[in-house]
Amino acid sequence: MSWTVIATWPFGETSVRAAQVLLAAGLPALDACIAGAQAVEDDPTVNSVGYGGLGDVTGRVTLDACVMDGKTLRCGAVAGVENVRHVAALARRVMEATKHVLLLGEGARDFAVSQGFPLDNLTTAKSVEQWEKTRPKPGDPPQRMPDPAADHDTVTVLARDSSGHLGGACSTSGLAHKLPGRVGDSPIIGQGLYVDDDAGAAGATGVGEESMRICGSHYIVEQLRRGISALDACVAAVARVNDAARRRGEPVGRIAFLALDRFGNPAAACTKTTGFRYAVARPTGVEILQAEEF
Ligand code: SD4
Repeated sequence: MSWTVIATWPFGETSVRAAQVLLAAGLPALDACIAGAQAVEDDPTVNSVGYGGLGDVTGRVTLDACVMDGKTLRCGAVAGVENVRHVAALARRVMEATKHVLLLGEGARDFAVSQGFPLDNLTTAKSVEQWEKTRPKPGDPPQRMPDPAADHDTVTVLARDSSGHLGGACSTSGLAHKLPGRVGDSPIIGQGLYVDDDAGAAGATGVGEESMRICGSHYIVEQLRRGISALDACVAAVARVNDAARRRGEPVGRIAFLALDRFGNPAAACTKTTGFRYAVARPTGVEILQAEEF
């Protein structure tokens, strides 16, 4: 059986290249997805994930992550964690070493310490400079719509391994200049990520609130369960996001969904002007694909 791994944005290439080494060695999809997320968490040039992530409105860097195993539906998540770089691995530890699914803030950091995770300063000189440059100016609307290309790109990694099992991981510093305490879609199972071997896997990136209003990733996986194609399922989720924006009378935010059906076929779709691209690795090679906008 052959494997596939996909990851959000062009920096997803770093993820799929790290993940494919594990998949080619026959390791489980979840291990590969976490390795893929970690490769981006370690990259200081990515200002929206892990080390080098941009801070909230006060400048504090708080990270969100979750993981899910499609075979067992076991999942784990952390939200609003400071000073821990490898939050996807920490989310896995929540899944494996506790009875809980989601740990928050200080509790998540204390748990990380108890599990031997090192505490780190997550800012770099460049990330502080970028935070300063892009911070809202007096007179800006309080929750201006961020530009995904500039300041909010989650890494979401979905894989099918050579045993046919699915896994997923998602890691982000969330929206730059967010309000302190704000939690987006990325650490919430069913919003930023959902994975079920019996149906497929889905994830999101972009303005998390858009996915949260429609339970985006869970919605897509339930479409896959009904036999709808990965592309049609992603397009249906974007249509729901557009409809929700119309119903509240606001312009739609930039959001992209990506999916992998249970056979390993990838697809993605996004709202207008998101400009979403994603990386795919298979035994035949690595590609960067452009999602269609709806
Ligand atoms: C959030 N979805 O916190 C995340 C941020 C991000 O691409 O993706 N972006 O809303």
